[in-house]
Amino acid sequence: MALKDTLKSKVGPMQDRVRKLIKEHGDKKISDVTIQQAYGGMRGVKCIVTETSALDPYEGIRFRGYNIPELREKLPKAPGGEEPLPEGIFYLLLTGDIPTEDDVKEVTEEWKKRGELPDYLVKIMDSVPTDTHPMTQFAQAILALQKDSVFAKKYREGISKMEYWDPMFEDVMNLLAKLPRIAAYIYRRSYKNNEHVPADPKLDWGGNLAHMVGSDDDKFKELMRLYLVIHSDHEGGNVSAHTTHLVGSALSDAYYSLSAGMDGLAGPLHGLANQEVLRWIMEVMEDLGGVPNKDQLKKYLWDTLNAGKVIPGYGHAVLRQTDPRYMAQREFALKHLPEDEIFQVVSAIYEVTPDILKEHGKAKNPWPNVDAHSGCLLLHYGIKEYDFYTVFFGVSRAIGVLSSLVWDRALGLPIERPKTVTTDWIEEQV
Ligand code: CMX
Repeated sequence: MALKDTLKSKVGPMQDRVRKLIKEHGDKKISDVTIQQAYGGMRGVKCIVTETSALDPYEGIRFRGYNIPELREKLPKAPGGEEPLPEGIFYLLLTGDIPTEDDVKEVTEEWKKRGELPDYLVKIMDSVPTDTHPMTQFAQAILALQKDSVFAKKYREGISKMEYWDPMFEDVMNLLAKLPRIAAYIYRRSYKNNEHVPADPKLDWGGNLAHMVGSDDDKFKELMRLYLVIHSDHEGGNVSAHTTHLVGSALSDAYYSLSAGMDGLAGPLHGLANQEVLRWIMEVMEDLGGVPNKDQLKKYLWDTLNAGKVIPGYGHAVLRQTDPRYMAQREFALKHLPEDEIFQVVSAIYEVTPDILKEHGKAKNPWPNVDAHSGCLLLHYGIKEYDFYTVFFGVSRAIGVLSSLVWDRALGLPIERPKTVTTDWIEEQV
């Protein structure tokens, strides 16, 4: 595979670069830790290296140095399409290079070859109660595939540490290839009478996900491609990325690591916020008998805050501006569904919420994050089941965290084991 050859050519020089840095500057301090940070979720402590993307509080995410508008311009598109193909962001995150059309085609074809779900997996998925949360089903399905891990097999056979990245790459390719089919299978089984839509061999990875959940609207396919690109990576400290990396550091394979990462994404303060946003909007509309005006919305926001709840889709642990992933989705909505009622509500919420959160005075970032927008787009194209939204996020996030996992093994990163302390110890220090 050309992709694997390209990756291989980058591994050696990168290993040398890191070895030299550690040898020559290993003692240089890049972070201090305060007591506040030790109790406060380690905000801002620089202590993990992630190559695939970097997050600036004001500018937002850059994937291997490229921001979202640049990706939308530079990454290859589907025939007749305007949005970047997720296969392209995978290529970029893994190698650092913007792929050509042929590079992307190779990934698409490779994922088609590896995408079939084994019978044993289908049986396991069929045995789960259909009212199990889709994220639970998703994480279970990923874990169930672990028995086919190439990395676990090679490790048992005694492969050299220098070679770890190779079987990890194979696991990552095999797993990514299957995720859209797993996701669509869960969706159709849970919500569409277990009637499934086979993959279309002519379609790309993202287009096929839209097709297999049951839509052949070209605009929905375009949305899916954009969605799968922009949710793919958000540097390494967020819960899904950090968990995948942490579990992988024990040399657990890609299946164990991603399954754990997806358990973290399923939390309401992380990826589940996208379903919570839509649920909250629907509650607002039901309680107020339709599209709310701004005064009604303000009152509802205050009621939510005064009840001790968070405004879902607002705030961020790192960002201090409107999330560019929110803006990319807003642009898509302005172009393709400007009259959509729920989009109008999402826009009205955007107009009033930041000022209210500022006045409320707690959230450090009063601006919307990615999850404030995604649900209204999915709903517009007929995905009414909010509980499923985080699975789309999961399919996308897998691209970034699994690319990082390949690099973790390529760089020979050790088992993660930070030091913990007790409150007694901290009191002794002060
Ligand atoms: N609504 C109300 N209160 C909020 C808030 C919001 N949207 N965002 C933060 N706050 C509160 C926090 O709960 C915290 O309150 P306490 O002091 O009582 O504990 C206070 O403001 C300070 O929090 P912060 O430092 O600004 O935010 P954190 O880094 O601790 O948490 C996040 C970040 C995203 C978990 C938080 O903003 C939040 O809960 N937002 C709503 C849920 C959400 O949209 N999550 C999705 C994030 C994107 C993703 O991962 O997918």
